[in-house]
Amino acid sequence: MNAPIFSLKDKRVYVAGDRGMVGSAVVRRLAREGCTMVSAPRGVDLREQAAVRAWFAANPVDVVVVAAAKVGGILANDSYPADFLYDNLMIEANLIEASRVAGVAKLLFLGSSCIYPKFAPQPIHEDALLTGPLEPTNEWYAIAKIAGIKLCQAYRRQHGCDFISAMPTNLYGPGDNFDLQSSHVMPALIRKAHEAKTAGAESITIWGSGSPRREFLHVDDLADACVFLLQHYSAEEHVNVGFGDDLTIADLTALVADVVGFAGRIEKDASKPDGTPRKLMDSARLRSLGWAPRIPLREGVADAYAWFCAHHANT
Ligand code: GFB
Repeated sequence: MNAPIFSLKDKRVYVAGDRGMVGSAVVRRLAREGCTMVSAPRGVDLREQAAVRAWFAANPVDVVVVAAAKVGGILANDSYPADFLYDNLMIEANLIEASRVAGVAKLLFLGSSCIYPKFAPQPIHEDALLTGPLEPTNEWYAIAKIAGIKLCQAYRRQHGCDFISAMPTNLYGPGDNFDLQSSHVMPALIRKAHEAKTAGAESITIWGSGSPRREFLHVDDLADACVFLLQHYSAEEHVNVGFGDDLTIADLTALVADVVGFAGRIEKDASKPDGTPRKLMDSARLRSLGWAPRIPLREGVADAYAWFCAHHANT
């Protein structure tokens, strides 16, 4: 593992989006780094440039993690293109520019594996960016996140800002969104299997064919990768943060059903989109720096299910 090039000790750190699944995991992981956490009140709308500038002017910070975003699963992305494009463009542009003005020493921007072309060669290397058409169901979110990568690169070139970008694969874990219309597949399957088991239902229905493949990373692994990148990485190129292997949605459903204890049938709703057939990332750039994930999929699913039961099962 390379020696750290940036210390978080005694730094004032602002994790934008610290109430969400990713942001709260990063805050939990930073607790071990001897830094001071700074949080913006709910009233600060990160889409409002003046509000963001005023907050930064009143709250000096040394490090910013951009984990704030308008996020959602395939149906939400496909249903609200304007929200996914506009909200994410405004949030990232306001945070990145305000961080420059404030002289923030280090910024980590978080995107997503959906930035890559729909049919990118697998596993997807960082160089595949902008080499082909995007997946239509989430091109809006993808364009916003690609713009965020470009903003960080432009600010590094023109202003010398140490702003870096990381592209996580599909994430899951504590604090996830379990709403069946807007969520990602992992929390949706956990909730569907749990509610079917509890109700004694004979089947659950998954969206699409079940054939697409997805790579999944527990959000605590992502948070650890974020801290590692803040401490060890300073360059223009974005960095993939993947788990290293993937599985079909059908196999994931069987795994989730087994962890939850649901033994019924799996039905498929062909009217729902499959989206990208596969988006397994090549994370060799990050591995070569000395980081690797630690939470196996089955253990991670059990952890996410335990959190769901403790926080949502009775809603
Ligand atoms: O997780 P998901 O919504 O988003 O869908 P993506 C992954 C796959 O799971 C798709 C299938 O093929 C879905 O059709 N699926 C099966 C389900 N059952 C369900 C279900 O009940 N709910 C959901 N949501 N999916 C997202 C992007 O794409 O990936 C986001 O839209 C972001 O912008 C995220 O990039 C990481 O993986 O297809």
